[in-house]
Amino acid sequence: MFNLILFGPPGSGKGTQSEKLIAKYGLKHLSTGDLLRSEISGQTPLGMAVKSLMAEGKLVPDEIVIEMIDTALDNNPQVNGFLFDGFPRTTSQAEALDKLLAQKGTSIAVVLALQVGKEELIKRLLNRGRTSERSDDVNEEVIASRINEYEKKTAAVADHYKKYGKVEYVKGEGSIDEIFEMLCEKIDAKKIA
Ligand code: B4P
Repeated sequence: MFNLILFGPPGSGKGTQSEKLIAKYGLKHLSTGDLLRSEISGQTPLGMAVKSLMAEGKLVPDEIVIEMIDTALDNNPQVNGFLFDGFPRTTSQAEALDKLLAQKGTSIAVVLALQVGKEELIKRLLNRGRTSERSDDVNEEVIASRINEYEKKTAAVADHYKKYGKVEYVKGEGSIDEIFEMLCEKIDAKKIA
């Protein structure tokens, strides 16, 4: 199994690049953002519990997302590997993921960290807010709160995986295809190593 984490701040291109990477490498895409949004649109009790937190740009409690990932791993026993998008977002989530994967006899091969400046992040998210239905993209205050959550709680996830030499940085500014090429180079290097 080849498991990778696509890491980066909100708006860094994780969702965008994930689509291309799963098509090329045949990985199972697990996006906690997508899973949570589908709970909200299905009006499930879980969706109702997280709706206002997400609209405010706050992270959802660790237990909820860890449980979702645990279920998704169990539901996909026969895959080539997983691409984790938007997860883990805290050190506790990272530790839980490492344990869940170890129980299945596998681990994270690489963490690809997209680097994008704050101004560009805000521009992209506001831009998407004009055309998407996402309530967390519509105003600058909520976007600032998401970036703040990233800096306070999520950036440390890279330090967690740096201890094991698993983090590869990629510049996330430029054309979508150029960034995709750079990500593929990093993956191919890990696959050969
Ligand atoms: P996510 O759905 O993960 O959303 P995101 O971080 O904003 O990034 P996303 O993947 O959507 O955007 P992308 O960068 O591709 O999270 C949403 C919320 O869910 C969180 O705030 C939190 O509340 C909750 N949540 C999710 N996971 C959680 C967890 N594990 N723990 C706790 N809470 C959790 O793209 C952004 C825009 O940029 C797009 O419009 C795209 O077209 C554009 N773009 C991409 N690449 C570009 C490029 N190279 N140039 C120009 N534009 C580009």
